[in-house]
Amino acid sequence: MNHDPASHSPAARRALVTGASSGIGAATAQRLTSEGWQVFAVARRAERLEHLAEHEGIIPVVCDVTDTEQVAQAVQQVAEAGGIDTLINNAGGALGVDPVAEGRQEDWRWMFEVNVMGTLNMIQAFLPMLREHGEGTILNVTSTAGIVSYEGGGGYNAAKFGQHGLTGALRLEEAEHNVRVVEVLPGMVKTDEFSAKRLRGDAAAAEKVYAGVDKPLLAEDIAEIITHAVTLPHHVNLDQIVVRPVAQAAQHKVIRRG
Ligand code: 8X3
Repeated sequence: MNHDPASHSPAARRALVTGASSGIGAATAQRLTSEGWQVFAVARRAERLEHLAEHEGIIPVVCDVTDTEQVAQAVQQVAEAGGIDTLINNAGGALGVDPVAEGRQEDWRWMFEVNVMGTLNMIQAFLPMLREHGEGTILNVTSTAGIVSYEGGGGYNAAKFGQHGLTGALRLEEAEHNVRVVEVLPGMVKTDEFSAKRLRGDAAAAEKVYAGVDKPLLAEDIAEIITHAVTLPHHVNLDQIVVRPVAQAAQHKVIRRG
């Protein structure tokens, strides 16, 4: 059986990456373009996308994924610029480390909005384009927090379990439209923003998250995995990719030295 390789050549591939202004999203946008992809880089703040726009092959799209009107405008912009075959939902985040008993309702709402509703908005908006393409791909960046709960993780766990749940349903539903659905579930990844945001700008506390950890994962590690998953021949569906640094053998077991 010979699968047509032409449709998988990077030159023919076009992706949209959300949360692209920093961290995993920015690294993924750069990695894909370095391999010849055309990338639409989506983020809320235009100024945060400027440095990416300098890269050949990256088209900035200013859009808040939690705002359905802005998402509809993004679809139009992307369609006019040639459309996509791959949607990478990376926008998300954590806010707070409070136990469930004391979790702030506004934090939980924000986490649901950005992780679950933002992903839903993008999927609903871009699915017609992906189905029409004939070999569409959706890749959702969830988290190991979406499959294992931990103390202080309640709100983030709830949101990521939600995003993980919708990803599984989507894979079952879209197979008949030949849209593959990939889930990448990173553990501890040291980025500029994830822990700083979660810990409300407390840089010292954010640094402590990674203290003594020999080589936490970096955004580039996840970008490499994402690029591999979406570049594989389209009939190959990596359903779930759970990835942690060696030093984080489990959510509760982190090896720290020094
Ligand atoms: C981030 C992974 O371990 O901080 O999505 O929950 S963790």
